[in-house]
Amino acid sequence: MLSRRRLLKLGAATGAGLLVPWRFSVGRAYAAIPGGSLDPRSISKYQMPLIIPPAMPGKFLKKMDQYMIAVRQFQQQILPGGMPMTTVWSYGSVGHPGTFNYPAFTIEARWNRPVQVVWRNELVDAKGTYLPHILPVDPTLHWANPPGGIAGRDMRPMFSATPGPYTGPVPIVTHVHGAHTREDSDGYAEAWYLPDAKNIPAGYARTGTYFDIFNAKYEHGWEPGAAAFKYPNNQRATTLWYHDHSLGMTRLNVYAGPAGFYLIRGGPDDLAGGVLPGPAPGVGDNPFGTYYEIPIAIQDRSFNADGSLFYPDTRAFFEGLDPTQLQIPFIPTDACDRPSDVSPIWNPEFFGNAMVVNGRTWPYLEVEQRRYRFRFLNGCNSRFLILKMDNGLPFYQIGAEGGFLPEPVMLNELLIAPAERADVIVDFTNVLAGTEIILQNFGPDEPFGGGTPGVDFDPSDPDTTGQVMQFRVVSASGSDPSTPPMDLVLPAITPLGSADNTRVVSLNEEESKTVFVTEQDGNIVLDCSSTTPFGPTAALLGTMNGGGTPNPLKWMDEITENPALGATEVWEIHNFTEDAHPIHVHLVQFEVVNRQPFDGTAYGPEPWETGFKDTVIAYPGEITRIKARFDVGGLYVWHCHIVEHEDNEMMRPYFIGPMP
Ligand SMILES: [Cu+2]
Repeated sequence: MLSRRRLLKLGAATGAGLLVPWRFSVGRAYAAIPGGSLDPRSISKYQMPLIIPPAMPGKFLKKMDQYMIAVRQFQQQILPGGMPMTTVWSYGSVGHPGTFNYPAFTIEARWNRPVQVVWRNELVDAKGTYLPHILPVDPTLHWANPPGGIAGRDMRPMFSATPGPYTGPVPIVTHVHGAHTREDSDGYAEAWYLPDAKNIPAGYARTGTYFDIFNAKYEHGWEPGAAAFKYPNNQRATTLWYHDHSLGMTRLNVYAGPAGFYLIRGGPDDLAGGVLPGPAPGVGDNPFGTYYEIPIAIQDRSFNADGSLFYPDTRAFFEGLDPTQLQIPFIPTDACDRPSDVSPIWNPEFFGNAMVVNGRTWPYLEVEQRRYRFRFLNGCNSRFLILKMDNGLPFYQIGAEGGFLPEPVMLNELLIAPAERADVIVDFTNVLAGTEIILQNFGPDEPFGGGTPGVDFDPSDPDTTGQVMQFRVVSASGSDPSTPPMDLVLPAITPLGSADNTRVVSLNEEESKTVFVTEQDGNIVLDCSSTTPFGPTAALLGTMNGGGTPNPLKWMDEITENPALGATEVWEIHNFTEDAHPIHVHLVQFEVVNRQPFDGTAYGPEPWETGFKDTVIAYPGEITRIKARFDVGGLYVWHCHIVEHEDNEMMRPYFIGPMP
């Protein structure tokens, strides 16, 4: 396999000789992270205050909360003032134009109190004609594929020549990540729908396969361009988030902006003793007000000089080549008398070169000399974060994806994979007023495989992606009633108990079966006589054969994971790839049982993984064991949350209960 990251790894391995911890290496030159036409070093840092998304307005009825939420396109000042605005998409409350913001306003839910959301796809212009995607959609993946019509939707289409990006109307379906809800409200990847635009081309499918199936099965009467989903919130108080989940284009729909926090409070699994820093902003509150509980969504993005978002429009970007250097005829080729199975636009991973926090590049937050509760979300497409305060201030982690940990954990750094959340308290009480603290990132600017920054991998560029945001400490405006974090009494965890079944699954990478290449003067060229396959072409989930070999499977292969309704299962995730993958199982919050190297002994979960989680890092060459109870029947998915992987086959349906 020849790919840029493999070449880089080879170079590092042969060139390094001695492994020197990063902090002692002097004058280390960081290569610029490739991106758009805007140099990230030209973006002034810490110019703009952090936006703190207020709560989403809704109708708060006696027994439920109702929301009408649309996805729209608009412009936002993501780069510092004086630089151009950026066209983005995000959610907002229909009828409250001021609530459309990237990231979206926070849905504040109460335990056991249902929330109903009508999710509207309003990616149309003022005349009601559809808006094309603002990013390059690769139409050769197994994707929603509206142009395929009813017969060809949710399929991998065939092409007779290499196609350009898809520019038609955009499918949307929203998933509340971590929500315990029925199948028809889960945002199944084939339950997408186009906007109700007046110019949808004839023959296009307007809805995905499962939009129609769920609409009929549950007699929803969903109208074109919208779907009503219901969330019972009968799960532990926690930090969820919502984002798009359309088949084969989630990476682009999320990168374009639509994402927001969804918090559940109250119930038996909320704080058991003590006072947490608060409040968080409510409906109608000022996004720059004084709050002591703050959600912080960290994302990497690249920009063009005109302020637009940059996302690669050719596979050559990933290889570090000019498109003219990647001499691989894509679909199809007769150069070697074989069709190509390499998607021309899709990139296996993407790393932005600027850090965006709550919708602004490198913002600052003024904090008082007191305690704060930060709910961190890694909202990046591919990037693993390793966060540290540059003055050594610790994080007290109190929660993860599935609510509170059994006890607070003091940490000097936070490792957060894409889609994971860390609910932490930071105590600025004894930091001198006037201090400026940088929240740093030591995760790599390339795929993560575990290990220590500077030892096992190069940390991110300290001038750009190595910095996230700034805290400016000022004196406290009043006394702090919150409990010192290590004195908090967190709710007890009720373990899931013994498992009814153990299931073995696998993570795999796929190389081309038809395109073979060699490297010539820095170019990757087609070579019919070569035995080096071009790759990776996709990442795959799968099962295991007897004898411990993987059996990779694709999205369309028959369902192999079919837990009984109410069953508790251990899933043993065998990672045969070279990279760590954040694995997300829909519907459930699971326990992390342990991890075990293929040829080693099992070791326990990390201290911050001792509660419940919905996303877990599966390291290369290891078995990661999780345990979950599957208590709602129906069709769900499990997938990698590197969204580039998820979009290209690293997602599988699973079914709970008797299959229809
Ligand atoms: Cu992955």
